[in-house]
Amino acid sequence: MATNRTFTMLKPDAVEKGHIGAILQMINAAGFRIVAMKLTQMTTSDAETFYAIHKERRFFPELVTYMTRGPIVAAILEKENAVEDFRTLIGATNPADAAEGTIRKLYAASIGENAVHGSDSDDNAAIEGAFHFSGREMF
Ligand code: 3AN
Repeated sequence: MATNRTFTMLKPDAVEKGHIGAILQMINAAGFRIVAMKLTQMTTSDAETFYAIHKERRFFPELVTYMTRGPIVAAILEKENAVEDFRTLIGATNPADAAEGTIRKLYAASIGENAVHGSDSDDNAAIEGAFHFSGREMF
């Protein structure tokens, strides 16, 4: 069953470059409601767990180093068709392939440092949201 929530992280590169405000503005303008949000930093163990699906990939060590090198903004977002609409808003994984006007086209440097995460399914949105937030942090 489709749900109306997705999970996002504004990744360390986006935070380092001062893009939190601009990206949140785009998220709000696209009609998403913020259900939960915090500035936090993933440990190595957190990142290895969060990205366990990629653990056999060549880029996994690089991904873990990148995602743990500084703070991120984690958030749960609500909107009808949230998962799909948010993936449209952020654009392709590789910013070189991302459509004009998408968050990754505007703010991502490379496929490895691509500014923002968006859940790829309703099931993963629920798992990823619960990874970062307790029930009393969701509104
Ligand atoms: P998306 O974030 O668009 O769902 P995934 O789930 O395939 O993409 O990849 C998760 C993360 O792993 C990406 N956001 C990116 O940071 C990193 N990544 C994916 N593919 C590569 C790659 N070929 N080289 C380096 N990093 C990658």
